[in-house]
Amino acid sequence: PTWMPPAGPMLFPRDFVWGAATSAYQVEGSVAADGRAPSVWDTFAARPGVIKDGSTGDPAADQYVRYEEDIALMAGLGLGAYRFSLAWPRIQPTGSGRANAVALDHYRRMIDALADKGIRSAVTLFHWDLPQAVQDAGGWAERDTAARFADYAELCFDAFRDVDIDWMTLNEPKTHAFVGHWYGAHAPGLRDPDIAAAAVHHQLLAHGLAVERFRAGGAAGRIGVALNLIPVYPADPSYADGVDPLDARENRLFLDPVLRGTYPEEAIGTLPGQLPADPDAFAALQRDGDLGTISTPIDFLAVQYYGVTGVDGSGNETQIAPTSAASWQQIRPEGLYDLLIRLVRDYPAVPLLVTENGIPDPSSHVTVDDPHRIDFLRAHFQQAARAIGEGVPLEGYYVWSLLDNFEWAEGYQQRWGLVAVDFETQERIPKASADWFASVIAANAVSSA
Ligand code: GBH
Repeated sequence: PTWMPPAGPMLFPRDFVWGAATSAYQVEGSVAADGRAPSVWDTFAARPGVIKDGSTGDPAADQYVRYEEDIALMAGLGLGAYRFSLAWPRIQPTGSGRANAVALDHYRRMIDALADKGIRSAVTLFHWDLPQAVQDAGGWAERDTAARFADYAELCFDAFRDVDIDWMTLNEPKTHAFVGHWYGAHAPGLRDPDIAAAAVHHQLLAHGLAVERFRAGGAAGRIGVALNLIPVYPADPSYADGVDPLDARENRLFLDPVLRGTYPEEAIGTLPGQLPADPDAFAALQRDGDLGTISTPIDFLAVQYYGVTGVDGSGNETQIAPTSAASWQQIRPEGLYDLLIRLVRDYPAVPLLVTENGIPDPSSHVTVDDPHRIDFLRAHFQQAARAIGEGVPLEGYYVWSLLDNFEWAEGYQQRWGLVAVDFETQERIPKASADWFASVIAANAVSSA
């Protein structure tokens, strides 16, 4: 039987954090300002035919320049936190060596301006914008990239060591490894399952090394990693055998090493379409101690939930729920509840944050009329409240996204913002969902309708 929300409002815990999220390449623009060097996304987006509307992340939503206006918007919504990412190619343009002080000053001004409005910073260190110089040296195919990342992370921890930040080492290492290195639809645009496998291990190693540096450095704040997780259901009860292998690849390949210090056997080359294809090659990437480093305890797990997937009788992915304008997004709010309950059941206790959840507008036109987004968020907030009511240690919830922005291979044609952006004028126009979200935050509660 489907779950029904109670008639009255569902209250969230008193100190629950309501936020909105973005990432550097998707909102900043100013790609050549203040010493920034190209990232893999600048290079990739410049290739003909890879971005739907032929666009790039320049100027995106121009947030590098307009951050004060955006922070005023956030304050108007009553946000308790803003999740954004630092651009590695600003802070270390060549991917190594000393920090670019101008870039750190910029982020310091932003973090201080947020704090002035009582908005906490939740900072992702890597949201896919690898410095092109690091890619030229081999990128995530190379173990050394993990060491480069740890050095970059340490520069950031030191620069903001006084600030109580929720740090996230990586954003969705799965998406970056699979879509960027296996399917070729994201930067760096490779189609090589073995490199994708290396990108899995080396990103996870980078995460672990950064957590070690964070602990050793003694900065304020907390640290975790942002994983996009996707509950898998059989399209028919007789297909139940297909769930575990797909779940191993989509979820456990990242959850298990971080939270248990092991890789799931099922994900390593035993089935068609499993990654990596060659178990020996995957084993060869690993050195003694890697899994210990990767499983260095984190302070919170950042969960990014967009929907569910199904598995058919051949073990392949199939559609089991209605999609949004993003064809990959199969909408099932109860999947969030199932996921949160599962994390508590299967993994050591760790506080949880939902650091991304949202839906695009049905069309590419600027609109402020977005009842579909209100319905989507309401249903998901209810499932979050339901899980909290059953003891899940969920501490916060960030909507993707604050603003319409550069939606990767979709360019500017897919609008995910609570606030619309007119990309001709850079005017910000709050959608109906922004006002609705502000009322949820003010009440710290979600109502049935
Ligand atoms: C998040 O990824 C990202 O963190 C964020 O930057 C992004 O803007 C947001 O979602 C909205 O998309 O058709 O094979 O290329 C969400 C998970 C996984 C969704 C990869 C898109 C591409 C599938 N993403 N997927 S494919």
